Amino acid sequence: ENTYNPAEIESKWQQSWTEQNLYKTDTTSSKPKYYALSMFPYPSGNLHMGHVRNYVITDVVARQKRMQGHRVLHPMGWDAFGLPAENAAIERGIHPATWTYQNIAHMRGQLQKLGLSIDWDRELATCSPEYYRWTQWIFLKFYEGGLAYQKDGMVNWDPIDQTVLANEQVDSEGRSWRSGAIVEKKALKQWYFKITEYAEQLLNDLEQLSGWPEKVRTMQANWIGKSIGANLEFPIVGADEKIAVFTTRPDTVYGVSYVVLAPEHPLTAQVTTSDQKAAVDAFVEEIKNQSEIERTAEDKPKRGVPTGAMAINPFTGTEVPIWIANYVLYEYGTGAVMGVPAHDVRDFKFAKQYQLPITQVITAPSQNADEPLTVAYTEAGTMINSSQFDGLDSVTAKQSIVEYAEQNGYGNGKIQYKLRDWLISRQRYWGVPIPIVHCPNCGAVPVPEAELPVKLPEDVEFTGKGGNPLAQLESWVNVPCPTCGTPAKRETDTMDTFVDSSWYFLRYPDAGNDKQIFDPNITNDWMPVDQYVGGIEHAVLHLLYARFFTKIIRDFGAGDRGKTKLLNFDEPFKQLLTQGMVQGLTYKNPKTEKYIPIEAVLDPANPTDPETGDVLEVSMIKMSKSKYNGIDPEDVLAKYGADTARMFILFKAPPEKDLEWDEADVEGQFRFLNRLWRLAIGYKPMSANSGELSKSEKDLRRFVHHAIQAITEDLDGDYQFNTAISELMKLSNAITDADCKDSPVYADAIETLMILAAPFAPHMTEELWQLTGHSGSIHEQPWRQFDPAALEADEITLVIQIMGKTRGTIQVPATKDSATLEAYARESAITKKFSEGKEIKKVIVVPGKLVNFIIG
Ligand code: ANZ
Ligand code: ZN
Repeated sequence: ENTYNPAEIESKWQQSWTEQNLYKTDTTSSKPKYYALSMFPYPSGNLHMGHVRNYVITDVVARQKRMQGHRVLHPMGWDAFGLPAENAAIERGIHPATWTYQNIAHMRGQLQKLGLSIDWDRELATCSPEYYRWTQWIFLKFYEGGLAYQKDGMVNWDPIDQTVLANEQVDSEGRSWRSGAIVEKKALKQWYFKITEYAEQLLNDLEQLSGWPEKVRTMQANWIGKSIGANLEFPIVGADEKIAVFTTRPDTVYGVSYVVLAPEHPLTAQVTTSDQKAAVDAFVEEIKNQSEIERTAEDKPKRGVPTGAMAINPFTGTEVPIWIANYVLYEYGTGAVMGVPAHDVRDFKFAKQYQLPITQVITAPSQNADEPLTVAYTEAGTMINSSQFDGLDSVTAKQSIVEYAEQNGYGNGKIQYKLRDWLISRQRYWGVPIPIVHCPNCGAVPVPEAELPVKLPEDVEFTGKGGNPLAQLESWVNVPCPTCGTPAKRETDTMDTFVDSSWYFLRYPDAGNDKQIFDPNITNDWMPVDQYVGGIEHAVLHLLYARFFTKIIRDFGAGDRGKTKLLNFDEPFKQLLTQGMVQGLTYKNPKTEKYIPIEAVLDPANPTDPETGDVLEVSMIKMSKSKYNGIDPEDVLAKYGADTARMFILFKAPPEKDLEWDEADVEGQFRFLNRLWRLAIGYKPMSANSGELSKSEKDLRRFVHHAIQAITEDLDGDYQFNTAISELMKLSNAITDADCKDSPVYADAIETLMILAAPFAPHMTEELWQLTGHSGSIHEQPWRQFDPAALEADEITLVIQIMGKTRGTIQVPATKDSATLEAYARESAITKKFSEGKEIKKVIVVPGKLVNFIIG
């Protein structure tokens, strides 16, 4: 007998599909395009469940779009530069390239076992010279356009990974995104990309992204952090310099009782009086190692010392003391603030602590003017103690005060962003070399385009000591200057790997091009990506950088007339789905804080630590090696097959929600697929006959078309794969229960079930399609269309109520006409029985549902 054997059929079809080139991208037809993209993986060595979920989601979308008549681009590649490869080299003596390509080969094999409809001819790896040549080319274009530059500054230093990091790569607790180390500050000259030049566009264009989760758009807007305000200048008593402060509240300028410089501000040393020098120096030293969070969070102590110097409020002519304080950051605004204790929370705390005056200049409508403030009043209100601005509302006054400042030379209106330029230098080997040569005569000289790629040298020693191995390789570092020929030195920093991933989606449409980064006609045809699927952890990082790159590449050579613009769109990703995490059952000993592997827990109903006997804490947490709660995809594939794994992952939770791994539910999907198998294997294809359909045929047909409608909507709308699979289950039940097993309607129902299930369980449906005598791949079948007429029922079940109480139901011909329904109901035995001897006084009809008789 023919039983469902996933192991056999899955590998057979994977091989056959490859041989048939079934998933090769259609580049010739005039069908509408659809670009389905997963965030490409880092080749760490093994696929984890998070990958599986990500790629299966994208695959279902790609498969269904193909069946719906699109030409689909569904590629895959590798985000292949990065530190783990270099660490492997240090620890195990394997060259980073060897380690990386071995991992890629292994993981490619694992991906293929999932039955993904990927066009592998377009595979790319960011570490290959054919790819990074164009990453370097982009860098040169940035440099040419003034968008890549070098700058001295205080940078984030990761002491574990021994490299600098971009601001986006330090989390809100001050830890590295990669190593988790607490990041330190270091003064270094580094390369930056001028993302700040695109701040306004990156913010405004978020409005175009209605297909993105609101949460991600908000996170990006907050990261860009636009503030509208003014720079105001406070002259220093007895000096020529002025202190420029950035404020979002110019309306509070009459309430300034002190000015604060960031401890790192160059004016700090200059204005400090000799009396205060010792205190100021000590404070500066102490603040150096405080994190940004520690310094600025509202609940953390605000501390400072006076410099002994005074500044003049230009609006009032009053002298106010100049302080330095931990809560003022050097990197934001002008690195100095005006202290207005009455209207700012941090300033209020600071003033209370150091007995600085608190002058209220804005009142609430309800406030009793005699009562002193007990907390800062931060809302808008009416201006007081503000000279000619008194009586104005503070929102209007804000504008008037900026104008007044501009007229009198006290300052200017200013828009300030939180976004900083992107630090892209990394002091590591396994990355794209920055194509610059430093010449003693010419300075930083770009490597000529014709000489790209600047290849990574291969004969490098990885000792883990002494910093970047590239910098130690004399034979690579020493080159003649491309401009003047003088002995010069290569730049030894490599680029942040987020640079590599900022443009890979532009390369897939024309992945093999060795003349150009891509042919603009081809890339513009496929872009933007119609559906992007990936992890929420990139909400700011990758997704912001990719948007930035898209805009810059669009603007390359904007002035060159006659040149085809490389890109003709503003945003790379039309729709974004951020899939939830895959969580596993986790055991933790609350006393020792140790995680215990599932295998070690003897009695799952009553889990205890096998070593200490302590009762364990049980929870569902994101799968990870360190928590011993992971499920290896390979194990699941070996036991149940890819189709079951796919079905489970899609069924268990909506795609954007976290998913709790549950073996029993995996079993459930396996049983469902077996049911589907048995149902389909026995049927015989029949062509439709034109005769009148019987009642049971009509009922089954209605079920089929309801399923087509529901599943199509689930896939076209918000990707409710879980409800789509429920519909498949309902349809298979209806088919099982149908009384018309030798009818063409029955055959059509089974075929429809197979087609609707094909994107979810591609192998088994393909096998069934062939076994039941069809030719061609099921994956090339058109998606089913639903017939609205088929949804109409012939009969409905009408509820009969007497005085609002349900007394029974009757079957009646389907109609929406109230009078007809009332007539059927009056005639029924139920009504007659319950209204006997009474008069019907009123009738309420809910068409399609019920008739209620009021009697008396
Ligand atoms: C005076 C004032 C009065 C302020 C008031 C607020 C309320 P956002 O929205 O984050 O841009 N500020 C400016 N530069 C700073 C720096 N380098 N470090 C710490 N704080 C700084 O906030 C801008 C406000 O944060 C500015 O407006 C300034 O305080 C402070 F009733 O100026 B305000
Ligand atoms: Zn030179």
